[in-house]
Formats: sequence, structure tokens, C-alpha cells
Amino acid sequence: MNESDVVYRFEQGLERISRAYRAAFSESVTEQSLRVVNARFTGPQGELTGLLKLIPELPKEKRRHFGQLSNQLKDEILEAFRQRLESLARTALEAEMAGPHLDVTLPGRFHTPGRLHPLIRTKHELLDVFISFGFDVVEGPEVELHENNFDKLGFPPDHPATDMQDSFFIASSPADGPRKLLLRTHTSNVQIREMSRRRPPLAVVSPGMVYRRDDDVTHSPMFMQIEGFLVDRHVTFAQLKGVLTRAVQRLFGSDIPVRFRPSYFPFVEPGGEVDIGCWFCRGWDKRSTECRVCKGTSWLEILGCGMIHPFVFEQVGYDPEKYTGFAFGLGVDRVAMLRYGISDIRLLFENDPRFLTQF
Ligand code: FA5
Repeated sequence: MNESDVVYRFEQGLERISRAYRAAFSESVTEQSLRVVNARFTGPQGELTGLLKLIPELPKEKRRHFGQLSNQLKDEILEAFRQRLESLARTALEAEMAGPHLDVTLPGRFHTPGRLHPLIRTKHELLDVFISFGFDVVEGPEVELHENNFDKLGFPPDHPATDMQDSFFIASSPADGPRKLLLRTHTSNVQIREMSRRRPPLAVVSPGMVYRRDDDVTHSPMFMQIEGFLVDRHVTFAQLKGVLTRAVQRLFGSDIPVRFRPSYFPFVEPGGEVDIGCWFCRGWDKRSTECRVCKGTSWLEILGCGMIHPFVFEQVGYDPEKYTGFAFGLGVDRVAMLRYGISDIRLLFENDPRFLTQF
């Protein structure tokens, strides 16, 4: 482009911008669109800015003149922009003043505060009790190896719990043997993991979800357990009874009846189960045959427990001649049902706000 072409382009440009900007501003009816239009002329990529960049290509004697004209035009545009901005703000304020008055009698907007799920609350309450007894809290995986969930806990290979009908296996081939994966059926897997990692003395609780093919008012396919175990020299069954009775009474009060019954689990010897009086019907006060939760027995089983089997100690490398220990696995959902008077365990997992907001 020779110098006279540049002069021509410059003149045309200034004229075009002078003609266009006022109309473009008055067509803008919002602050945002007005700012966009202003940038189209005076912004870093704007038309006028583009012209200013051409100044060095003008003949020397014209540069000053065109420079002045451009700056003058820029001042005019910025002044028009400022005035239009003010006028838009004024119009908006007038519209607001002319609109309906603020009605201070309207009810406010309510935000329902969130709250913890009754199951999580029960978990916290139980953990607080065990923490106050000096137990550590650890977590374990929900997807677990067959060997940690069953084999190292002394389950024989043909135990019904290891059957495909009772547990949720993760796709794997039968050739995987103890390396097979499944959704853990109890939190006792954490006994194997934690004891393999640490030396006694230890006192551990471990909360978490577990999975089984179960489904009725007191059995859910997904439920929460808290595993507890304590290993040291000279640990006794009396200590187990003391810890569990005190824990239950801390939650339900000292008048709640607690019952220990003998039971069998392959990883404890002797083994037992603990029932507590059905808080729901308080059947221990007045005999009830109607209660859906305890099925009229006035007791509800909340945990399995016992003295850790020497076989388990051998699996984790502890000397069974030197150490003894107790373990328990507590059903948190059952405790939550009793604590909050929930008659059907499945309600805990339906996420119905009409149910959840009652707690
Ligand atoms: C066990 O799971 C053993 N691992 C417990 C244990 C640990 C025994 C350590 C000895 C030493 P059990 O299957 O009984 O045991 O389950 C323990 C508790 O979980 C039961 O007492 C019950 O409160 C709860 N529970 C069992 N199945 C379900 C279910 N389907 N839904 C809700 N709670 C359940």
C-alpha cells in the first residue's frame, strides 16, 4: 500500500467511525451490550485502535494532523460512552422505583439445613464410645481378597458363606483361588490386614459397609458393621464382656438388658453373640408378641464376638502361646434401628426425605 492509499484509508476509516458510533451506542440497551460496542471502536482490537496503528505508514507531514483527529474522535467516543452508561443506569433505577414496592410481610425463603443420616450418627456415637476406651480407628477395603475375607479367618473351603449364592463375587476365574475378589461379607477382613501390619498390644475398631445376599425387615444386602479387636498378653473373655456391656449401656442407658449367648464363628474360640433388649417394643418390661423388629422375642442380635482363634494369630505371624485377644463385629444398622425406633432396616437405604427428616 503506497502512502496516498494509507491516507485514503485513514480518512475513510475516521469518517465511518464518526458516523457509526452514536447510532451503535443508542441501540445498546444494556450495560453489557454497550460495553461490547465501545470495545468494537476503542478496545485493543477496535476499529479506531486499528487506524492508530497505521499512523507510522502515513506521509510524515500528515501524521500529526491525523493523530490529532484520531485522538479527538477517541475522546468523543469515550464521552458518548460515559453519557450512555449513565443514562442506562438512570433508566434502570427509574424502572425499579416505578415497580412494585418491597413487601416486607412476605415469608422468607427457607433453607432446610442438612443433617447426618441416622446410620452415620449411630456410627459416630459408637466410635466415640470405643475411642473413649482407647481404641484406634482404621478403615479397610470393601472389595477384598477371598483369603482375607475367608481363608485366613479359618473358613473351610466348603463353608456356605463362601458360596456364590451367599456372597457377591467380583468377576474372576475359579483358578484365582484365594486371590478371588468379592465384596467383603463382614469387617473381620480388617483383623487380618491390621494384625499383619502391627504388633500387639493393639486395640482397634473399624467401621465400614459389608455385603450379603440378605433381604428382610432386619437384614439388608448392604449394611454397616464395626469390627473391634484387642490383642495383648492375658486378655480374657471377662474383659470382652466388660467392654461390650459398657459400650451398649453408654448408648442405651444402664437399664438395657444385654445377653451373651454361645455361638460359632470359625475365627474365634469360644464364640458368642450378643443380644440387647428390643428398645423398640421394650418387651423386657411387658411381654409383646406383635413387634416386627424382634418378632416378639424381645431381643435383637447386634453382634458376634469371641476370643481370637490361635489359627488367626498364626496367619498374621503372632505367637498364640504369647498373646490372647478378643474380637467382635457389631451390626450398626441394628443399633440404629433400636436407637431411633426404625421398624424396617430397608428404610435406612431408600433416601426418602419424609423418613430422613424425622431424625
Ligand atoms: C459376623 O459378621 C462376624 N464377622 C462377627 C464377628 C466378629 C464374630 C469378630 C466374632 C468375632 P454375623 O454374621 O453374625 O457375624 O454379623 C454380625 C452382626 O451384623 C449381626 O449380629 C447383626 O447385627 C448384623 N447383621 C448381620 N447380617 C445383617 C444384615 N443382612 N443386615 C443388617 N445387619 C446384619
